[in-house]
Amino acid sequence: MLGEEVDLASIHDPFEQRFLAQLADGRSTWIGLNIGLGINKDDDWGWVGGSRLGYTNWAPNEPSGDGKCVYMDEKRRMKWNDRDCIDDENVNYVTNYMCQTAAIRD
Ligand SMILES: [Ca+2]
Repeated sequence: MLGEEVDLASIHDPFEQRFLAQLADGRSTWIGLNIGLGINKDDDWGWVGGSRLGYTNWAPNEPSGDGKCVYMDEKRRMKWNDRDCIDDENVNYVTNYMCQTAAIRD
């Protein structure tokens, strides 16, 4: 049974980046980084769940300002690309997403 605290995954170092990129198995995948949404209303990039943005892995010329959500881009070696969270004109351009939860111990 999953705990209550489940969020889109956050990435804090190259090891986590590599781990999640491997899990994504070559497909573009949403991660829990956004701007101006939820707790990150101050127009600064931040992770869902509240952790600060330290390590980054933006693709060249990103963030380009064309969205408030971020995915690992399969066309750019899984580096990060900001994009509209919902794109009505191009539905399902990114369908994978990665979540995480804290370890549960008895
Ligand atoms: Ca972008």
